[in-house]
Amino acid sequence: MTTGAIRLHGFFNSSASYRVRIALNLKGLAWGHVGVNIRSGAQNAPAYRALNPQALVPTLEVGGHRITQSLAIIDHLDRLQPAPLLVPPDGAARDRVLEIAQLIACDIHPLGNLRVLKHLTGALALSEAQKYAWIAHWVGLGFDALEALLGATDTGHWCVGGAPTLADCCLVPQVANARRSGIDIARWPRIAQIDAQARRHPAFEAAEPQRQPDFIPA
Ligand SMILES: N[C@@H](CCC(=O)N[C@@H](CS)C(=O)NCC(=O)O)C(=O)O
Repeated sequence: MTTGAIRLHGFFNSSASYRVRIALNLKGLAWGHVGVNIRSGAQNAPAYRALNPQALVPTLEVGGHRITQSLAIIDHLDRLQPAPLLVPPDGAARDRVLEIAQLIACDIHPLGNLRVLKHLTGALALSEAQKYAWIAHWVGLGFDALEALLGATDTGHWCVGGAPTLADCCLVPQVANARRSGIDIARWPRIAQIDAQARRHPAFEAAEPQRQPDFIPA
């Protein structure tokens, strides 16, 4: 396991970066923020591509080690600092946590990513209204399924069990994204309740986009 200074290359409004900020804060790890302004295209600069060939944020540096992909980063953090463990070691809880995290990170989030949306309104010439209809469609399908899954696992406070896990690290940023796109979260009462509860936790609060040093007011 690599140790050393932790630097998170991210963007205040990036939900994948937001997941990692929550995880770092839950573990009480000290970390430094390196802003990559994905709105102005800084992710495509050769120096950043050398760190992350996908030209996406986040990228984590720990000592001399570099990791991309928020779920891989959080898995690394679980081994670097096991308390609190964000993916349970075994059993049904582990299955549920990974199921929820991947539902969000693999099936909802990529369809609303900046480069996908830019392709819709650029090369495919969709209007802004069509873009927002696209986002609402995919978030709606994903959140309908998530709401049903949560019915089997939630305690009213967290996605799975009595403490925050990787699932909550993924849920809160995805809800923030949905709100930014004008989607009414009240349609999904369990998601709304877990999100509201989680955002009161100091680790989640400190990870909020508007509290990051690279925050740009709308
Ligand atoms: N699966 C990746 C997704 C990373 C990702 O899509 N990041 C977005 C911000 S949330 C990004 O960098 N977008 C830049 C772009 O679309 O050009 C992860 O979980 O880290």
